Amino acid sequence: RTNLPEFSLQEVSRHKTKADRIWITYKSGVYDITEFVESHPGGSSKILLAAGGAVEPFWAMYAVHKDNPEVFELLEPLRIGNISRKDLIEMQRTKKSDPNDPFASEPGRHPALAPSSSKPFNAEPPAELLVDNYITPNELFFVRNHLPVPQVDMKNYVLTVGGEGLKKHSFTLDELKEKFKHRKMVATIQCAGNRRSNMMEVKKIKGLSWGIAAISNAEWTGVFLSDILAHLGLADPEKRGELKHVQFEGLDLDPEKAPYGGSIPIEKALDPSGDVLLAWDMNGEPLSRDHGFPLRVIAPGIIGARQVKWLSKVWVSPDESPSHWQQNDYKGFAPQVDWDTVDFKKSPAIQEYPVQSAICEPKDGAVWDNEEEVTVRGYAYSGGGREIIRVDVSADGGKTWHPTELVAKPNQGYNRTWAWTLWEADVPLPKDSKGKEVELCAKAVDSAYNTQPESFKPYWNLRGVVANAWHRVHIKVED
Ligand code: HEM
Ligand code: MTE
Ligand code: MO
Repeated sequence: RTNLPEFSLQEVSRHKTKADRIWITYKSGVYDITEFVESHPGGSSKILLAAGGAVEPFWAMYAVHKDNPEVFELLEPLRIGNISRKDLIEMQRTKKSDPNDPFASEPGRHPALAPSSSKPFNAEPPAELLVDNYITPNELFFVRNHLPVPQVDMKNYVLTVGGEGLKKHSFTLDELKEKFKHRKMVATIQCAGNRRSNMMEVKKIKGLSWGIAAISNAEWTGVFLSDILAHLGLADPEKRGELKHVQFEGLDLDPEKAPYGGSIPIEKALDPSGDVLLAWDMNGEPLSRDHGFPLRVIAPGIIGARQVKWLSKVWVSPDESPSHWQQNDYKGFAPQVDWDTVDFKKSPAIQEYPVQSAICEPKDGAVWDNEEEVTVRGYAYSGGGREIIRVDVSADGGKTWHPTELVAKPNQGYNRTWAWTLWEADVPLPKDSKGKEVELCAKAVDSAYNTQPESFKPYWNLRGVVANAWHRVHIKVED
C-alpha cells in the first residue's frame, strides 16, 4: 500500500468526529472509519474512544479483535493512507528527553486515560470502560500522582521499617517476599477528590476537576503490614505506649526534596481484620511505575491519599505524617470556610470514605432512543469495609426510586468489604418523556445504613473532597 498518501499523526488527531471524519491508525495504516462506526458489532460509542489515534491499545483490552480475520476484512477497505515516514521514525525512537525536566522520564500511558493534568500525571478512564470490568485492567486504573514518577533502581531498593523507640530494619523486596506470608486481596482505591467536578457545580473549587472515575478496583498481592509490625514487637499492646500512627514515605520528592507521605491510625495497621497490605503486585503483574513500583501501601477502606506508592519507609510514631498531604490537604471543612479563613489544624485528616455511587452509563448529555425505559449502570462503594446493601435509581430527578440489581459484588465479610459493587437496572421512563430531558439519579446504602446526601450544597468544602451527593445525569429521550 505504498501508493497511498501519507498523513502526519497530528493530521490524524484532527479527525475525531463525524463532521471532521473519524480516522484511526492501525500499525502504519490510516483508516477512515466514519461509515463503519454505526455498524461496529461492539457498538458505536466504544469505537469512538480510538478516534484520532491508534486502535492497538483498545484492541489490547478487547481481545475479540486480535488475529480476527473478520476485523481485518472490515478494516482494510477503509484504508486511506499511511502514517508519514517522519512520524514512523519518531514513533520508533524513544521520546527525546529534556534533562532539566523533572517529568522527562514519565512512563507511557494508555490513550484512554484522559489526563486532567499531565505534569504531574493525573487521569481517569472513560466511565463506560470502568463498569465493563469488575477488576479494572491495570492500564485503565486511574492515576493520581502529586509529583514526578520516581525511577527506582532495584539494585539499591530497600524498605526501611522502624519507629520511635523501636529497632530499625531494612528489607529488600526479595527479603520481604521471603520473610512474610503472601496475601491476596481485591480492594478499590478511590481518590478523596473523586467527583469533585460534581461538587464544583455548586461553587468553584481549587483542584483537579475529577469526574466520576477517580476510582478503580484491583487484586493486590503483598504482605500484611500487621505481620511486619508484629516482627517489630508491636503485636504486644503493652509495647505500643504512645505510638498512635503508622507513617509512610514514598520515593517521589517535591522540589524541596521532601517525599510524598501519609499515615494511618495504628489501630487500623495492627488490626488483623484491617487487611493493610504492602503490595508488589496488581492483578498478577508487578506494579507499574505509575501505580508505585516496586511497593505500595494498600490500606483498604481508606482514601487513596494514604496508600503511599513507591514506598521507602514505614515509621511508627506518636504523630501523624508531617507531610503536606496529611497536614494541609485531604481534609474537609464547613461550607463557610474559605481560603482566607481556613485553618488546616482544625480538621482531622480524612481516613475512611463515606458511601459513594455513580452512574457510568448513560453519560451526561446522551441521547436515548427508547421512550419506555433506560438501562442504567454504575458502581457503588463505601469506606471502612462497609458493604453496599442497596443502590436505588430514579428517572424523575429523585421523586420515585427503583431498585437495581447488584450484578458484581464482593463477598469479603462483615466490615471487611474492601471492593466495590457494580449495579445495573432497567428503569421505566416517566410518561411522555419523548423529546424531553430526563434526570437520572443514583444513591447507595451501605451496611451501616448510611446513604448519600441529596445535594452538595450543605457540605460543599473548599478542597472538594468526599463529594458523594446523589449522582445526577441528564439524558435526552429521542423524539
Ligand atoms: C467487537 C471490529 C474498533 C470494542 C467487534 C467485532 C468486530 C469488530 C468485527 C466482532 C468480533 C466478534 O464478535 O467476533 C472492529 C474494527 C475496529 C474496531 C474493524 C476498527 C476501528 C474497536 C475499538 C473498541 C472496540 C476501538 C474499543 C474501544 C469492541 C467491543 C466488541 C467489539 C467491546 C464486542 C466484544 C464482545 O462482544 O465481546 N469489533 N472494532 N472495537 N469491538 Fe470492535
Ligand atoms: N503515593 C505517592 N508516593 N505519591 C503520590 O502522589 N498519590 C496518592 C496515593 N499514593 C500518591 C501516592 C493519592 S492522592 C491517591 S488517590 C492514590 O495514590 C492513587 O493511586 P493510583 O495512582 O495507583 O490510582
Ligand atoms: Mo487522592
